[in-house]
Amino acid sequence: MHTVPTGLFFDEALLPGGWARNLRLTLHDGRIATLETGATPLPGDERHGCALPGLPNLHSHAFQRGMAGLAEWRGDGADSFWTWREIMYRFVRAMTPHDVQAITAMACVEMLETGFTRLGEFHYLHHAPDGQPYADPAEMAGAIAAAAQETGIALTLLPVFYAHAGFGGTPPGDGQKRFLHDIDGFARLLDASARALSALPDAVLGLAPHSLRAVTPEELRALEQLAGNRPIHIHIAEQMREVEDCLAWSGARPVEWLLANAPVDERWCLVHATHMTGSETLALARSGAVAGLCPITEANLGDGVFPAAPFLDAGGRFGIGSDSNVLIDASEELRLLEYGQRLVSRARNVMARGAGQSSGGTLYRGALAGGAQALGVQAGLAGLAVGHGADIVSLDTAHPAMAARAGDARLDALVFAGGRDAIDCVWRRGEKLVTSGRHRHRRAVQERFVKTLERLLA
Ligand code: NGQ
Ligand code: ZN
Repeated sequence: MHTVPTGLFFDEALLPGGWARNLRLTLHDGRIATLETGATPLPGDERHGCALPGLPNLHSHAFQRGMAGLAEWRGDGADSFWTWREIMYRFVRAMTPHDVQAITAMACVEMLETGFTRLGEFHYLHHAPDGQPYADPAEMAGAIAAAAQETGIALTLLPVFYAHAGFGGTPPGDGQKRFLHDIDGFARLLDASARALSALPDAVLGLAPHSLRAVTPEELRALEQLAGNRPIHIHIAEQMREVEDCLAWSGARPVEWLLANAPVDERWCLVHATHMTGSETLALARSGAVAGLCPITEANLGDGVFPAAPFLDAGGRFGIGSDSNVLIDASEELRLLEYGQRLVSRARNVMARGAGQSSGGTLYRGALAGGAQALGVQAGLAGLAVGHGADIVSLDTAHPAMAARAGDARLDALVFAGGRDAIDCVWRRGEKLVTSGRHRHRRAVQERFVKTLERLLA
């Protein structure tokens, strides 16, 4: 008879209270049922080297994975975030719910393979190509939920409210017609989205005003009411033109305006928040909201560099997101976050908060806590502990970058020296989805993705 392994055994593990040796876990219903440190492996246990809690990916537009690398050709004038956005709008023009599922599933496979175990999907491609709503308003949300279900990643779905092209309620453009709602229509989308998530065991529903460009102050107030205790995400202060337009419209900068006009607290995630004055940075840190940093995309789009040092000094919370998914790699997001700071400040170990702290350790723990908060994972349920989801990443301790390392030196090795190659297995709710760095459904998901793109880009 085939005996199911009764336990998972790790030589080392990162627990909420610090590093532990000889960790033995048993699982029940996707959760950690028992946890023993200093344990002895039992016959039948599955044995691995080093366990980390999986990271949350707090900001993604998964469909954009399909255009990764297609906007790297120089155009007629000066290329910018805004010219990239035109290319992106063209790319989504014909995309069907099937296409969205195929591309999202590919992105989810890649996320899991690099150590992301929960996806925060900032979802705004709602309607049919002609701009008409589908019969089921959550048709596209359902495609995203289906991709999460088939790949096994945890999902926090953030349906996006989008109504205007710019500050002051200017009418939306043709390229935005698949994104639009009024508040009543959006409330129906939220209800339908909750139904679309009902088959996923630990899904969370939040909501997202797209940006201060896309909502009026009245709409923002209505959305905050609709949110209740759910996560609220918003793009903010990513580009200087956005800051200038906000100043021209209101006399205030975007983060300044939001903090003065909305009850920003722990429910909120301000995505990018790149361009802030010193006082905005302090006020955001004190609000308890999470700064959603997307270093690879912010570099790709020429956004700028987040003022991390003063933000962290003031107790600010951050998480990381793969945003445009031009490259999907959790450890590379952390690396580029630190390297951006080093490049502008001409210093080393900028994110680490004090003497004797590891940069990799600071980045990993910070992104874990901030990401969990932003994605509505019940307070305290992030990390490896009894009762928590068994969402685990194991490192390949035989990787050269891991040689003779232990504790936080392993996180430095992962972030700075080994990267995704140093990831071995990934479990979600105790199910092993990734082995030797490959998702169990990669081949099928990739074949469907390639066919989808061959058609979309023909
Ligand atoms: C988005 N992406 O919604 O996909 C945006 C571009 C916009 C980023 N901001 C569109 N990185 O902000 O208007
Ligand atoms: Zn975004």
